[in-house]
This record gives sequence, structure tokens and C-alpha cells, in this order.
Amino acid sequence: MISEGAALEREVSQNSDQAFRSSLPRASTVQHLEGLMDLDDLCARFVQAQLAGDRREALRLVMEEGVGRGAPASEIALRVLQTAQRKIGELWQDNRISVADEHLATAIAQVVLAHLYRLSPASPLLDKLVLFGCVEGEHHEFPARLAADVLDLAGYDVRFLGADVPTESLVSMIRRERPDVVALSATMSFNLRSLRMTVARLRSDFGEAPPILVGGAACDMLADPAQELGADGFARDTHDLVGIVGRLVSRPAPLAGREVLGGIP
Ligand code: B12
Repeated sequence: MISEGAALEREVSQNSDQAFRSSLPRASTVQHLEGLMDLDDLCARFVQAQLAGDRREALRLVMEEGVGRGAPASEIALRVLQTAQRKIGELWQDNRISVADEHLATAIAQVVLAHLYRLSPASPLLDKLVLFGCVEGEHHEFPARLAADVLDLAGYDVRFLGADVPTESLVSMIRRERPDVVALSATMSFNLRSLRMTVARLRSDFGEAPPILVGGAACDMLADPAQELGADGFARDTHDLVGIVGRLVSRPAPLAGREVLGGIP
């Protein structure tokens, strides 16, 4: 921000340990915990670079001090980029930074995520197609992209559709591409209705196939997101994502669904 500039950057740095560590997962070993603590510090400095609008420094931090020192790209995506974006959200909510500052920070996170994707080891292709996008009205593309990249690197052929995908257009693409899974993202709670309606529309047009996966912060508010939204699966974060999609693509396709898809000219 740069409205309060250096003072805020200092504060972010001082408060970072406590604030960031509170969102970290349980560590199973001391070694693992040490690794995560390093990433805490990296995250704090990454946020400072975002706030300063310093893209080069943000990239350097992640590439040299993260990847360069052996941290897996997938861990960096979660423990640095995801956590940093949430911190940016808190500062924005508290009116400590402006919308322009948030846009600047997010643009930096996007560039870094693209570099991480390029550097990450990818599993062999599985010959399974996933259409992954945000439901109509949903503008938070970054969370969906982060999750989509994880599936892509796990070997899925992921077509990432980005933000605010018109339902009609999604339906047309499903007819054309015949994906093995459709993954839908919603961050804002006001988009739960859009998510519910999209799932219902896909069911009405395609029956039980392809299976539908839902996710995003909006779903976290529901007790049983998949069941309440009429979907086949839900993943809260990228840790469970690959396993859940693996189960969805390996389950036998219901006859009715096959017929519906098979009937597409
Ligand atoms: C960047 C940002 C924006 C950008 C998004 C740009 C982009 N290209 O993505 C823009 C400017 C568009 C934006 C707009 C708005 N935003 Co905003 N935004 C954010 C911010 C700061 C970061 C988002 C992010 O990158 N998060 C990090 C990701 C990686 O974490 P995640 O969301 O948990 O995602 C993980 C999981 O959910 C999961 N996942 C996600 N999708 C999927 C899909 C599937 C299928 C699966 C399985 C898993 C999965 O995997 C992800 C990776 O692990 C958040 C803060 C926050 N806490 O997230 C606010 C935030 C979400 N925004 C907020 C608000 C209020 C808005 C606006 C209403 C502001 C306004 N007045 O216009 C609009 C709404 C726009 C809309 N209609 O969608 C609030 C929401 C509060 C609430 N809960 O209601 C937040 C929390 C900020 C805040 N603290 O106030 N925003």
C-alpha cells in the first residue's frame, strides 16, 4: 500500500509468524515443522514484496529461497501463495490497503504461480480430461487456478476456463469435449446459488456423467457441500483433491449418464 507504506510492511513482517502459522496444517514430524516454519518466513517476505509492488523480488524469493532451497513447488503454492493471498484479503477487508493494492498483489501472485507450474515435476498423462472453471458470476479465478494446476501436474488433461464462465457456454463445451470430470469453483457465498443452479443444469442435460466436483471458499460454509449442491465430490483444499478426482474418474459410469453423453451428436 502503499498508502501507509513502510510502516505496514514492517508490521506485516512482525505479525507474520503468529498470523500465518495459525493457518498452517498440523505437522507430523519435527523435520516437517521446520520446513513449514521456513515457509512462514518466506511468506511474510513475499507479502512485503507484494505490498511494495516488487514483482522481481517476489519471484526471486520464491525461486531462489523456496524452490532453490528444495521446497516443493506444491508446498510453496499453498504455504506461500495461498497464505499470502489470504493475508492480502485481511488487509483489504480492514481498509489497510486499496483495491488497486490488492489487484497489484494478485497480479504478482499469478505470475509466480505460472512460474511454479513451469518448474513443477508433472506426472505422466492419465488420458482423463477435466474442465475446470468458476461458475457464472464468480470472479475469483486465482483459487481455481491454483487447484487446477495441482490436478494438471498430477497428470490430468485440465482445460482451465477461468473466471465467470457462462453456464450456456460451459454446457456447449461439455458437449464438445466430453470431459471425464467437471470441476466448479465458487468463492463468494452469494455465488452458491449460481453453483447450485449450474450443477442442476448439468444434471438435467447430462445426467450422472460426467461427475461434478465442487470447491472454493463458498463451499466451506456448507456442512456437506457435495450432497447439498447435488455434486459428486468436494475438496476443501488441494491436499485431498487428487485422491477425490481419482475416485471420481475410476467409478463406473452410470448407464443413464452414458446414454445421455453417447447421444450427443
Ligand atoms: C484477489 C481477491 C479478489 C480478486 C480476484 C482476482 C482473481 N484473479 O482471482 C477480485 C478483485 C476479482 C475480487 C473481487 C471480490 N472480492 Co475478493 N478476494 C480476493 C482475495 C484477496 C484473494 C483470493 C485468493 O487468491 N485466495 C487464495 C486462494 C488460493 O485460497 P482459497 O480461496 O481458499 O482457494 C483454495 C480452496 O478454496 C480450493 N478451491 C478453490 N476453488 C476450487 C474448486 C474446486 C473444484 C476444488 C475441488 C477446490 C477449490 O483450492 C484453492 C487452493 O487451495 C480474497 C481473500 C481470501 N481470503 O481468499 C478476497 C475475498 C474472497 N474477496 C472478498 C470480497 C468481499 C470480494 C468482492 C465482493 C469485493 C467487491 N466489493 O466487489 C468481489 C466479488 C467478486 C465476485 N463477484 O466474485 C472477501 C469475501 C468475504 C466473504 N466471505 O464474503 C474476501 C475474503 C476478502 C475479505 N477478507 O474481505 N477479490
